[in-house]
Amino acid sequence: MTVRVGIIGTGVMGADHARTLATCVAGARVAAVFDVDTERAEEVAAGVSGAVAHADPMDLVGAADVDAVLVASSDATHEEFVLACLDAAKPVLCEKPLAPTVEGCRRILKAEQALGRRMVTVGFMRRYDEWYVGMRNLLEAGEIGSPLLLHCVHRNPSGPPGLPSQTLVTGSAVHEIDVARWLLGDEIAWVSCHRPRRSALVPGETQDPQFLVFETYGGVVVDVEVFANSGYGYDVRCELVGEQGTVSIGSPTGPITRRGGRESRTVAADWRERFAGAYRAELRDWVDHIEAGRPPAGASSWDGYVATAVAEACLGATPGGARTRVPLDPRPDLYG
Ligand code: ISE
Repeated sequence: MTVRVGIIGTGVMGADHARTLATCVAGARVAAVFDVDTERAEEVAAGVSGAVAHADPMDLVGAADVDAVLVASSDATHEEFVLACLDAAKPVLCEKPLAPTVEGCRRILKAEQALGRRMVTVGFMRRYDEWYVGMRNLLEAGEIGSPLLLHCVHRNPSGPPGLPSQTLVTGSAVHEIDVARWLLGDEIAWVSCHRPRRSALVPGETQDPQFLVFETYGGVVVDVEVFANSGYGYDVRCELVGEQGTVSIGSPTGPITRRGGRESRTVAADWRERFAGAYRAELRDWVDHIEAGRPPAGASSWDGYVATAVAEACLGATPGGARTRVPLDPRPDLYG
């Protein structure tokens, strides 16, 4: 069986997913695309054999030749499209965040539960990155003892002018939130947020960088730096400190150049380069599960809801103030 995928949103990420599905994922075919920018949708469709550009996203969701949908449109539109896919009972892979508000995530959870089976996967691709998987395996094997601290750095080379300050949390730090829960197998109970001096080089009013601290129920403390305008490259790193050792993930090492008394190496330009392998593995897994008629294996809509709940608690916390409790609904049986 070939899984015929419809892609909603053909910006940077949607176009990248279209290429990956068309060239690296056996058993999948990009059948349809939609974008608010019709030219951009047509360009992507023209680059993928057999794909057509739809003028209406709801037609794409309902199309008889679309078996599953990948949502990579702007964050605020995710909820509407995921709900439409659930209504049509089609599996959906939604880029993170599942929805930028807790209320939006709750509506998705409710619709999925009404269907009675898991249909939604959230694109937390780091769960498929071989280094993050290796770190989790080492921890689970007891190699570094019980975890105590997790230090995370998330830097982008530059953000768009006018980037809302909250997007650094709901769009970027949300990855660290998911990684912390998934790695540690523990829930984040408390958050606090800190606002360092705003970089004078950042255009507009964006609060950049930001620094967040989480505490899990098990007592692990997680610190997160998000810096959207680091100015030098895409740099995602973390170090897990255990009772008997540490595991670190650095930026992948490219070739090292030594010249004129200096040593240098390149830093990834963006997340597509750094996490290319993870995106491939994520899409293959998603398609394999659909083909086999099994529930999806990646992050669930419950994981998406929790990530947004933690992000929302960070946004509600007083900068530099006391820690804030993360309120979580009881977990429904479907996500047991
Ligand atoms: C960006 O918005 C993303 O979607 C990527 O997944 C993330 O790695 C990146 O840092 C974000 O800024």
